[in-house]
Amino acid sequence: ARRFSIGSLGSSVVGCAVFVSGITGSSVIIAAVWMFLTFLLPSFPGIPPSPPPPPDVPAPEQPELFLKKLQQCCTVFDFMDTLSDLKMKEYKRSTLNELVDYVTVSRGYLTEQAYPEVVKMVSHNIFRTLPPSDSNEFDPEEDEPTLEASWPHLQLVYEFFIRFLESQEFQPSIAKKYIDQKFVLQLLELFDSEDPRERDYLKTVLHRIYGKFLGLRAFIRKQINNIFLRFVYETEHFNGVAELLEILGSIINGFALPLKAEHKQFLVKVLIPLHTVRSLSLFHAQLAYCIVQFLEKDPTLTEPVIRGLLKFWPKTCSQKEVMFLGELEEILDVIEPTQFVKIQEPLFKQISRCVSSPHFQVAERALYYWNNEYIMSLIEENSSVILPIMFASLYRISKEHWNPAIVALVYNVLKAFMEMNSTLFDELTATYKSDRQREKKKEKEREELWKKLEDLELKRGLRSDGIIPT
Ligand SMILES: *[C@@H]1O[C@H](CO)[C@@H](O)[C@H](O)[C@H]1NC(C)=O
Ligand SMILES: CC(=O)N[C@H]1CO[C@H](CO)[C@@H](O)[C@@H]1O
Repeated sequence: ARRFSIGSLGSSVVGCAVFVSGITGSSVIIAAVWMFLTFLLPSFPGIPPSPPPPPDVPAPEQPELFLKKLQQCCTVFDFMDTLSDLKMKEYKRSTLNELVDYVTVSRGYLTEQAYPEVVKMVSHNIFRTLPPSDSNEFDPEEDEPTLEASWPHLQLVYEFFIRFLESQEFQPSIAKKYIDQKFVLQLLELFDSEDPRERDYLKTVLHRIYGKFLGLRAFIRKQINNIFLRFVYETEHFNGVAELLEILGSIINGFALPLKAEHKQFLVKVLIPLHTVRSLSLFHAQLAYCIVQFLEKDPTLTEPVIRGLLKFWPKTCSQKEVMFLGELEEILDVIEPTQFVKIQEPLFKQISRCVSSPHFQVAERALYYWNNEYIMSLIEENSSVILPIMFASLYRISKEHWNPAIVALVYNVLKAFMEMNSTLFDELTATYKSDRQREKKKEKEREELWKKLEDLELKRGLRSDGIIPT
């Protein structure tokens, strides 16, 4: 089973940190490049050229320079036109790199005036109408995503913003004036970006904001809630579901006990219905992780969750059925015996249907449960309930299934059952056989009855073409 954690959220940032520090190098080189660019390259349209700084700018002036560079980077370039403004694009790229360095290494830049400028620069660059998809009906499972053309700048802006949020000097009490509900709403809309690189950065950004701004937490949860409901019941289209679930996974981890009604409702009314979506495979691992997080927090939620899964159990899609079985096994891995007893009957009726599935991958996935020691121990404790539910399917499969691999697995399961309680096993075998015999007898009687009827009709002069003579 895949596991997600806050740690995994940070991995992309580490990767990019290597990339950025590779570009920058020592401060002497930066100063040289800076001078070269300011002297030789034209400045952005509408912005007066900034004065060339001496190689060693005295400390008091640096915050001012920082603000100027932030303002310069508010200019957004058209990357769809690959030939326009080449020099200025390059200039902005290197300026963004410097900004990343400023917030990473230097101290004393985050003056109070810097906060609105940072948020303004980030907003100007990242908030935009997402480009239309290249493919008419974008199918994330089949089509290549449309990659963001302005990524060379966008990536650095995200990189800068994350470093800003993570900076030791960063003060949420000042920033909350600018990073507010409106900002978060726009940020959440960007999760629909088709570019997985952007969604990866957004995940880290939102996670940091959730961590630092206590006043925004309830709002963020509510908005994610809304996005999911719209996704399930209206559009079935939103590219960032997996990323949002990943953030939620770590949020659920931090919920205080007892869980609030709001959280339980989110589980039952939003996360469970997410299983019905056609594109489940794109975010199922993250979804299952969230569900298991909830159950580890509060085991009493096990029954409603399993009943929910049984209610939405896929009827026609075997690929989805295999996913459900995988998730159910993850849940059973953490289930408490007291909870198990409550749902064992409906649960094993479903498992029995899966084992009998003509689709061998479904049958095989269900039969793998018997390799799980913990599940085996649960079955054993309540074998008098579970064996009778499972027995008929297993016995029939052992005689009739077309796939020899499945038959072999079923033999193992039957053997395990026999070892659990041989008295019960013999009883069930006897019952099964007498049931079958009774069925066979009935079948025979039915056949005989038909035969008698035919004879009777022939005697009454039924013509061979079936028409009754008048
Ligand atoms: C085995 O099954 C029989 C019949 O259901 C039951 O009476 C008996 O207690 C079971 N034995 C064990 C060891 O569970
Ligand atoms: C019917 C039955 O056997 N119920 C048992 C199931 O297992 C629990 C312990 O996990 C027992 O307490 C029940 O008696």
